[in-house]
Amino acid sequence: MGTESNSLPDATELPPDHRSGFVAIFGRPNAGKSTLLNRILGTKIAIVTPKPQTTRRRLLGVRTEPGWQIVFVDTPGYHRASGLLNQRMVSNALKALPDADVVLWMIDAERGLDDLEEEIAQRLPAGRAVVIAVNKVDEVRKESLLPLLERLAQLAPGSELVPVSALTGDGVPDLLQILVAALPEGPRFYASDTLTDESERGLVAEFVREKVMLQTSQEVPYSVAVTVDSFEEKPDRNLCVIKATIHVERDSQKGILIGRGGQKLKSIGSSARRDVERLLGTKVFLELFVRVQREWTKRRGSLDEFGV
Ligand SMILES: Nc1nc2c(ncn2[C@@H]2O[C@H](COP(=O)(O)OP(=O)(O)O)[C@@H](O)[C@H]2O)c(=O)[nH]1
Ligand SMILES: [Mg+2]
Repeated sequence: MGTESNSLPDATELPPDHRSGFVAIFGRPNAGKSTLLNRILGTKIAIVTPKPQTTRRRLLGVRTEPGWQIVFVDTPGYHRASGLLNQRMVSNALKALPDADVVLWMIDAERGLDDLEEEIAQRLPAGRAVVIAVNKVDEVRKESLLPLLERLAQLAPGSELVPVSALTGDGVPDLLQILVAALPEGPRFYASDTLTDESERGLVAEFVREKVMLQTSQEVPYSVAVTVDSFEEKPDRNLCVIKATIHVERDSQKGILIGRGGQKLKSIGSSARRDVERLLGTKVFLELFVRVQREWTKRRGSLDEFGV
């Protein structure tokens, strides 16, 4: 979104000490990585739900200021994965680390630390700048923050610690300053109006999946993939007509998603449509279909097809 990702950065003159680079946002599921990305970009590109394992693949988000450009890479949560889908997600997250100039490790301060954080600390690439954002400080008392910060300083010596709230924006300007200071000098990677490398179609598919995750429970949120089948802009009518399919694993899940009298699908559709209208800045006609693709989470070919 924004300018095509392959377009050249603008030719405007940059200050000689212009800084730029890649920041991988890494950490356990539900730490608030995607919320932080949206907060920093000032617009929603990454989907967020209270359920773990919402983000499935890497997503770039670009913030450009006169003196710097940061290319953020939002990643799926690091966890001990069982099952092919979850293993893919963790592997997608780990792939962001080698190319990152800075690893931004997000901690859920409300939840605290356990041995998963110890494992994550082991995974941090040696010699790389690490900034630890201790998130959700809006939910914790100051007294409980101090021992957490001390423990993190032991786990990742030499890293910078920044308490933030991705939800309220507290501490985020400080965090940005610290990230910029950790980046090398260099030109922009993307045009100044680039927001993400994800296509509009890709974002729409994710927005629909977010609403499915929010409006279903148990195993259903984890059995869903969404594809956009057609995307027709009608500029003369300031309208975009979109058809998308929600893929599930079993007939019973299809029934749940459609709901009595089609009510569930209608509710998912209207909630997704509002987000898509905000994203595209046009009116949107969104038609949703539900299709069973048996055991898709267990097949490599289906995971490839759905871009996981
Ligand atoms: N209270 C509070 N909740 C947050 C904060 N950041 C994220 N959350 C919530 O934590 C949940 C997971 O957020 P998400 O961004 O999807 O986490 P991710 O899995 O790390 O990408 C959502 O319900 C968010 O609203 C924060 O700073 N404070
Ligand atoms: Mg996420």
